[in-house]
Formats: sequence, C-alpha cells, structure tokens
Amino acid sequence: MHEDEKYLFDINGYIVVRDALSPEDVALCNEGIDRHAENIRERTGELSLAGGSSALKGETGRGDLGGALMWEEPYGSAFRNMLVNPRVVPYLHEILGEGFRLDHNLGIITMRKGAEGHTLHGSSGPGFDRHQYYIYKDGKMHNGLTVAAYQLADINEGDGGLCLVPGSHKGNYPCPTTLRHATAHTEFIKQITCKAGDCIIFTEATTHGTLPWTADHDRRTALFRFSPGNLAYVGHNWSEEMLALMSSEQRKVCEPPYHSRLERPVLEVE
Ligand SMILES: O=C(O)CCC(=O)C(=O)O
Repeated sequence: MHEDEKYLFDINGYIVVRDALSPEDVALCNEGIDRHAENIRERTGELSLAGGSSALKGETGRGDLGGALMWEEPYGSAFRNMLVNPRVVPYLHEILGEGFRLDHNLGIITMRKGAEGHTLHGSSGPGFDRHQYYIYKDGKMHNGLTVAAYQLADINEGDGGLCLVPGSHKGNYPCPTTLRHATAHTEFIKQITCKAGDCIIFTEATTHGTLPWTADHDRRTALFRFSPGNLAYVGHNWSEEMLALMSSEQRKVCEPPYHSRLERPVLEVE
C-alpha cells in the first residue's frame, strides 16, 4: 500500500482498488450470479433496510444472494480467488495485518432499478466497539472488521449503491438520526462511483449505507468482511465441505482467530 494511499485511508476510512478483477473474472462472476438468480432474496416487508426513511425508500428491497464460495465450477473458484486476490491482499495486510481472516460468509448484493437503500451505520463513537474500530498507534493504523467489496457492475454518479461519510471512522459523537436516514447533512454523504472490477475497501467504523438504486442496469457487489487474525465478529466455523474446496492459500484466510505467534499461516502475496 503506497504512502499516499495510507494517507487517504487514514483521513477517509476507505480506498478504491482499481481493476482488482479482470473483465473475464467479472464476466464469470456475473454468469455465476445469473445461474443462481432464483436464490436472490429481496428484502421486503420486515427485512426492509430503509428504516422508514423517506430518502432511502424504494419500490422493492435489496437483493441478497449467499453460498457463492461453494458454487459449482468455474463459478465457485472465481469467488474463492477473491480471498487471495494479489491486487487486494497487500491493502488488507496493511489495514488488518498479516494473518487477516474471513469473518462473515460472502454476501452478494444485487439491486434492481427502484431498490431501496439501507440506513447509514458504522461503529465510531460514542463508546469503543472492540470488533469494529479504527485506531492509529505506534506509527500505523489498526482496524477491526473491514469490508472488501468487489464491484461486478459499473456504478456511475447518481446510480446509488454504497455510500460513505468520509472521515467518520474517527467520529466520537453519536451520528444524527437524520444523517443515518439521509434526510439531512446529505452533502457529507459520498456515493462511491466505480467500474466493474474495482474493489472498495472500508473499515466498518466508517459510517456507511446504501442509496436507492436508480440505474437501468442491476447493481452487483461481492461483499467480503475480514477481521484481523486475533479477532472474530461472527462466531462460527467454516464447514469441512467448504474448506475442502479451498486451495492451501485460501485456507489460510479461513483460520479461526488466534495469536500470530502460534505459527499462524500468512499469505505469501506482498
Ligand atoms: O454496499 C452496500 O450497499 C452497504 C452494505 C452494508 O453496509 C451492509 O450490508 O451492512
């Protein structure tokens, strides 16, 4: 991670890694999603994420699709490879430290035109969240739960999708409800524009959410949540069935949380 990028992550709480996936990878992932599209669950009714906000409401819910790490070939591999993507790993080594681990199961987000947004959330102030945090100490940053969101479709200005409040990972006071609902202070909310193949990395401490989707094409994002090697947010173990599909490098990212001095395996990507 270049010094300029460290500076930008430190002040903003996020960074975009361009061209993390090739156009061929993006096409393969989209083909896999098309083949599993009947399993997309749109979050309507009680599962709505818009929190009653007039600014975030939509005609339908955000789509969630799970299970991609175990899909049939060649689709499962296309997603499993993202765990050890050589463009992205050096950023995760700097942000989370060597030995970082997959914390949540992979979630694919889909949004079709008219899909509602998601209230803004994040874990900076008030109070310290031991699982999701941003600290700068001893000349380096330390992060808890961190997202690597691979974009599988372009996101243009005004399309909606992921939004962040840059700098909010250092917040101390409670985030106003009106900002969480995107009904006030909207000049501080930044929609992140991207090309398919880019990867947005952000700390969960940064206030973030989703703006309603307005584009004619669907949004598609593969969202990985990673923790430092000593930490777990979600308390579950990966199934033997899933681990059997992983390469030895990919399995290093699926280790449980424990101290790095206990011979924790580390990815070789620099
Ligand atoms: O990418 C997005 O739309 C935000 C996702 C998110 O924050 C969440 O699902 O908790």
